[in-house]
Amino acid sequence: MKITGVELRRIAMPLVAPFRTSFGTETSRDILLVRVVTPDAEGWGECVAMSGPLYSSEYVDGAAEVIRRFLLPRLPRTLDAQDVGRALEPIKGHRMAKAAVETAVLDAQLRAAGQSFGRFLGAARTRVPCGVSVGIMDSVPQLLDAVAGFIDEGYVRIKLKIEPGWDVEPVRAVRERFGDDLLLQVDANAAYSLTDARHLARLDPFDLLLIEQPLANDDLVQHAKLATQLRTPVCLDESIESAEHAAAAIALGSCSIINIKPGRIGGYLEARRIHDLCRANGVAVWCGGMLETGLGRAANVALAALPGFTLPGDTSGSRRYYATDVTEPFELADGHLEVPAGPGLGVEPIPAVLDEVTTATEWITL
Ligand code: OSB
Ligand code: MG
Repeated sequence: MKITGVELRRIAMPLVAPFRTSFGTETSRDILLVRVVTPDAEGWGECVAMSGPLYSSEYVDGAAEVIRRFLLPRLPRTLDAQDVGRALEPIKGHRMAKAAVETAVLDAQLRAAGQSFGRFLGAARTRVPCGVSVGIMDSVPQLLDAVAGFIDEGYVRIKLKIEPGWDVEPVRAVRERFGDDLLLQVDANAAYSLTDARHLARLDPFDLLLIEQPLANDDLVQHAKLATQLRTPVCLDESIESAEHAAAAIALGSCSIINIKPGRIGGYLEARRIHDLCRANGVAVWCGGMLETGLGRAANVALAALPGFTLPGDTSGSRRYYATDVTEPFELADGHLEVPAGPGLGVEPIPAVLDEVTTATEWITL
């Protein structure tokens, strides 16, 4: 079965509320979807690159350009996701773009074979516990209201976005209001430097599960130094772009936990490699998110069901971000999401919804 063509589709998805992190505020997602077409099956890949290069160097227009200009000309025509990474290896970086292409190929391949993402990746459970990422707010009372709402919805773990000036006080307030049993963690998105170590140690008394990416993306050595100065476990997100980076971080002692985001590291096959490496080294992993629609979320939920994913992920329900998802909405039940069991991603875009949010399409014959 040969790939006959690829559609690049851009969709505009307004967020239910602004999402603020230390690197910026998002009010809407401009998302690139990749659809791989064969005579028997088609597959979808959601590119997680954001509008601007603020989380990492990738951004959505750049991803579209690298896909059409450099990745698709090298894409093997045979429907085997294992070959995609190797074929695209000469192109440096652009992992979010590569992940979207490889995921679309894998989805088409699995739909043709009648196998789910979960089964293919090695899922060990049929549902996964869900955490939620809570953005920086204008005030502590506003934050407490937001957290209370998420706890009411059943989320089993709360992650607070932090930055200098919004760290110890909001964490203290959430701990005091919701108690010691709440699973609580923070994410700095690289907003601090090693000179802030003593300040960050003021988070130690709050028994956080972890502090995610306190220092800059390329600071593995400084993260190792910081880790010796904090009781809170250090988790890396932005710093880990490959299994090699994960191995280096583990060897250096830069972190004891890794947030695995398939887009950031080039796809679900690399995600599984990092999972296996971490599991062999006693490093806990959890599944991060990038405000995905149901298409990206479906694959993330399947990944989060692997046995090494021992902490709740940022696998929230569709309505955390979108009033109307492009697929059937993912809805929490008892704080969990069901791993889709159907072929491939196990979810389909709803044609009418997809058309309504589409801002551009481009067909590339291979
Ligand atoms: O650092 O984990 C992050 C969203 C966009 C970019 C980076 C991050 C995030 C989140 C939200 O924290 C994760 C999600 O709920 O999808
Ligand atoms: Mg993060």
